[in-house]
Amino acid sequence: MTYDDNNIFAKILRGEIPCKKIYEDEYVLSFHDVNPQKKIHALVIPKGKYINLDDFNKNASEKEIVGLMKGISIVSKKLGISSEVAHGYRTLSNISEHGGQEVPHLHFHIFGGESVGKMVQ
Ligand code: DGP
Repeated sequence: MTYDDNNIFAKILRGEIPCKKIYEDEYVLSFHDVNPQKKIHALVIPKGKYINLDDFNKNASEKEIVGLMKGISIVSKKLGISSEVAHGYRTLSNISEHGGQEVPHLHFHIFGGESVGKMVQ
């Protein structure tokens, strides 16, 4: 599978589609999910063109990998839900068909602001 430059998150990264930005640095962009499933539902995406976590772990640089992992904690702190400052949250990434991935640009969901319930339904 090759990366689709016209996926919605690629368009957000290029500034062609607006987003409610939470945080941005050299490695990541974070914004609120358009269709929130919990009180707080944010997305954290790498700036590089990676389809999913397997693609990312195979092809991204160590700096990009560290940047994305740290980005999740930075965003959770900014949102006031980090375990350092509050009650925590759930992060997950859907990978390909069985994972239920809809947008083919790697993203981590962050759910919080309330108890997020059972892990898998
Ligand atoms: P997934 O199923 O893991 O690929 O989740 C994709 C998520 O992306 C889904 O929760 C809805 C969100 N989403 C889709 N299109 C847009 C958009 O244009 N803007 C924002 N902010 N989120 C979007």
